[in-house]
Amino acid sequence: MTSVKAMEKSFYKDVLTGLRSVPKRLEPKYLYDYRGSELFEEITKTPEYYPTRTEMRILKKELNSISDYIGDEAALIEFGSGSSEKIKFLLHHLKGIKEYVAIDISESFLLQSVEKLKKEHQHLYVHTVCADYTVPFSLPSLKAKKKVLFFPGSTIGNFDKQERKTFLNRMSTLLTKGDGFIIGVDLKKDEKLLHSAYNDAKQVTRAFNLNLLQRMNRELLANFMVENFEHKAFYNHEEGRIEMHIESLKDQLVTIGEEEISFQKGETIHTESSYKFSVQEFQNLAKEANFIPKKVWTDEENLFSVHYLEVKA
Ligand code: AVI
Repeated sequence: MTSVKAMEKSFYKDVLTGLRSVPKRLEPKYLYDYRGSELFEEITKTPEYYPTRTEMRILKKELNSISDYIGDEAALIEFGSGSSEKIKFLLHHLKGIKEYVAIDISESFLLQSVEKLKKEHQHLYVHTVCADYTVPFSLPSLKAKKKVLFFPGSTIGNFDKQERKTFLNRMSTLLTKGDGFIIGVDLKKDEKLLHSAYNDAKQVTRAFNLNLLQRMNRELLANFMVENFEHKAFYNHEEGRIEMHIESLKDQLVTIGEEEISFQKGETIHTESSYKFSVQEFQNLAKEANFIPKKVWTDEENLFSVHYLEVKA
């Protein structure tokens, strides 16, 4: 497990590097401290944020077909927290899953949510791995013969071009012939729908984004005045992605630890990209990473897709 101290140190280093870059940017993984993870769960319940509930609807509707692809004796390996309705639903309904591995960057969130799962599924072998899956890591040794990775929620969309390539390649090296990968991928669609999904009326997404400033205040002794910044999210058509930024509302100086960072009015920190794909675009990416696209399930409105990929020899 990565120690908290080591994480803080790299957080500090990455923050300084990111805020000294032009344009300023921070890696989206830093949005997910405990509070950030809580706020993300809240986002998924807003009426505007369609991905979570649409993916859930697909999983429910296609349960039998998914079950056929997973088979009878599989270990399900999930990237992200173990708290989502999706994993609870699959573990409850798919009797072929004998073992479950939860991998998450937020240790406290991971342990808490997995504790609950363990109580509800006493027959299941449960493993937890606190890891940043954007860097190499290894899986615990498993009893089950078949491995199926589960990466829901279109988190793949939060990686840039190179990162997603590296990630998919890394996933294929964790698997052996016949193993599978179930991955949720958000689809390209009407831009108004996309815009409101990242600008919800209750401003939960705003709170999620601005929590990053509060996190830096809490953990890095920074002095961001949150009221001097604003959430900004828009669809970048050319790049095919939602961009989330934190905009400075005035010229200002912020202290982070020993360092000072200056912001001009209107300058932004790019905190997250959320790429959207067509089914074909995603399947092409999968093929380049040694996967065979076996099946894709979508909803009636074509908002979201769930793919079953099989690793090649
Ligand atoms: C986790 N990830 C797929 C979310 C997304 O839609 O890109 C994170 C998020 N950011 C703002 N709202 C949701």
